Amino acid sequence: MAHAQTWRFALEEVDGSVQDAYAKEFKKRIEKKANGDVRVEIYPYGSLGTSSELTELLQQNAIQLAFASPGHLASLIPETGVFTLHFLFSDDNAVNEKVLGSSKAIGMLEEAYGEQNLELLGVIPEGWMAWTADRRIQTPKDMKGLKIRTMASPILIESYRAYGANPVPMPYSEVYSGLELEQIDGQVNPIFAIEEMGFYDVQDYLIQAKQAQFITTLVAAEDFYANLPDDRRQMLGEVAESMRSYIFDKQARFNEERLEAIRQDSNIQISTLSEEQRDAFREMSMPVRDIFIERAGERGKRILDTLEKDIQAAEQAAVE
Ligand code: 6CS
Repeated sequence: MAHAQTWRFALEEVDGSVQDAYAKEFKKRIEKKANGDVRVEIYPYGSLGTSSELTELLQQNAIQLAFASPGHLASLIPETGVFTLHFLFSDDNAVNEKVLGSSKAIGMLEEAYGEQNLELLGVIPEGWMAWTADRRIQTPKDMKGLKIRTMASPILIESYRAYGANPVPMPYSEVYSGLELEQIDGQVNPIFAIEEMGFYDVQDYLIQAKQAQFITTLVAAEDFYANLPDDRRQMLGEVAESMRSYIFDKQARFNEERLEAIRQDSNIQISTLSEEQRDAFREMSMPVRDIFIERAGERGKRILDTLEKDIQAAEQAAVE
């Protein structure tokens, strides 16, 4: 009898996270459909390496599946930096989800991933990025000189330089101690992550500016994907597609519940920027689009233009 195939699936997040919820449900669906012929083994963050190391393992086909967030991946594939640009996506996350599931920009990104031996299987929003800091932030001035930890993508770093902050890239696993030891003054992540990583415990302010979603991508090793029998490749595609609504609902719930948990559990000051306050940041973020185009080239520009158009059209459709 042929041995069951094992698919190793690595996460950039810990147990109890959005990526973990995704992986557990994905495993269930795949194993059921494959009738025992496939086993999905999940490796939560910390068991294999940093996000960038997971991408390297994928390129070597040492693991078959992983999440690769543009906040890290744009160092390798600049085009994915489009997902880290501020004030690009809609304020309505349902609109974003729709665009990420259907835009032609995704096909252009698949090409860029393919050139790095990676197969892009899905682009998934995990919730609004919120700032935590040792000070209240209401205007770009309040960010001046703020040592804010960001993921490693150069385009993301430029986004915070544009506000006058002093962005410091470091691996996810070092953020808590970095804050505790005051090597950094703040950081930026979705609410569920701020809760489960305990960042709220070592920060005084949590600020919601809705400047960007945390977006991740689900990626397969190209060699693995290309060598799958047709029916399994199709099954993988179908399951990835079927996961979209599951994880969209899940992330919304996680982010809501955990904001409440943070409120209950700490004295952190939670605030939301007004539209006028957001406008000041929006304006300062615009030149970063040119930096993105410079780095991501012609294809990057086409991706950005396509997304802008699709977001606008989906927003229009949502109000009609
Ligand atoms: O900030 C980070 O590096 C990480 N944050 C989340 C929510 N997921 C993965 C990413 O590596």
